[in-house]
Amino acid sequence: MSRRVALLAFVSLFVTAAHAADVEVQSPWVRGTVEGQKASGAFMTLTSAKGATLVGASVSKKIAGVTEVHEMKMDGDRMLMRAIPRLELPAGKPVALARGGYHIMLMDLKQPLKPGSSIDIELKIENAAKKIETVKVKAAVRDLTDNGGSRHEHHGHHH
Ligand SMILES: [Cu+2]
Repeated sequence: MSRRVALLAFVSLFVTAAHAADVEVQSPWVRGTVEGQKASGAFMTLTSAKGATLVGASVSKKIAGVTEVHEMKMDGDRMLMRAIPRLELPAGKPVALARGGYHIMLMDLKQPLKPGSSIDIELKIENAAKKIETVKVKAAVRDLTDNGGSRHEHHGHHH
């Protein structure tokens, strides 16, 4: 009996380690804001090797009072946005959080998000073993008001 318990403990440790870095995050970025703007969105592509679920996201309360995972979709000719508690990440299939679709919504912003800076986002991921993991993401703030507009464009610095 005790041998069996020890074996199970070993197996579950191994599973936890195997899932530790299960979700890969690609090109995370945040839409920059101007003074007085209270909300913005964060975007990225998530790929889980073994299948996982995004169950939440957070940023420092000094940046945004509320952070939620949102879904955006057309309802007739209206664009609707709502908070979703879970976003499935099927094994091996990249899931894009992109403009007009899924996004991480930052609300009650405490200050403008300036292009050239970055913010830290923590993703709560439920892995295939049903364990919640935190995945830390550094998202660059990008100015997206420059598509044909007259605003000054900020060029990224390469290090
Ligand atoms: Cu939203």
